[in-house]
Amino acid sequence: MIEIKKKSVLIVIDMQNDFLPGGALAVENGDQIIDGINKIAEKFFNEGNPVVFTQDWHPKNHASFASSHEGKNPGDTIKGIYGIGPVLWPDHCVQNTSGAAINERVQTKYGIAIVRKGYRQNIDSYSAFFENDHQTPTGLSNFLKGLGVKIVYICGLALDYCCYFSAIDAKSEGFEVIFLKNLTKGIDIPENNIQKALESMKNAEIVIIE
Ligand code: VGL
Ligand code: ZN
Repeated sequence: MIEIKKKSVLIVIDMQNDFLPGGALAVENGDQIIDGINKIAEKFFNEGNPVVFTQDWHPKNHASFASSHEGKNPGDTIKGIYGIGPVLWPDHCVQNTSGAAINERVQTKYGIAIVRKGYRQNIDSYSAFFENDHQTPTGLSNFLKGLGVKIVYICGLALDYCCYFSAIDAKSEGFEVIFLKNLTKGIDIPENNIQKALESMKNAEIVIIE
């Protein structure tokens, strides 16, 4: 198990039923990271470092759903809608549904907070820090700064969407960022998206732990 420095937070991204096998937007092998996430969350907790969970939390007919756009299917792209896309998704993580629930095997008891995102009809939020207009804050950055956090560890789903954008935004907010690659799984749409995400993170001087 890795050493965890003081003033660190663990952010566990979107470990919800809809992103796990059998879910509406299932990430392949997403369930394989649950045990590892529980172990590291326990370690953070035991050492007095905070753990934060995020939850993708969309209203019905959210603008990120293909079903909200005539003639579009999940996986199709759409351009020119501010804060949406370019990829459109199947209906997923609809508020108060079982698909939106964090999987019961995931030990949220270690968490100090659950940050919800994507709850406004016409804008998506991949990042735990900013909505997809890249300027509306979720409040997480100042929350973490208020706790004295300097280092952000990222794990969860999906590597190339919510984990990636959260890592980039954490870095731009002045945190040191450590990306726990073995505790994430990716969607990889469009093709090679995972590889691209990993390269952009390296270029942004995010530490990727294998
Ligand atoms: C996510 C696509 C749509 C994620 C959320 O959690 O990575 N991806 N909504
Ligand atoms: Zn979503």
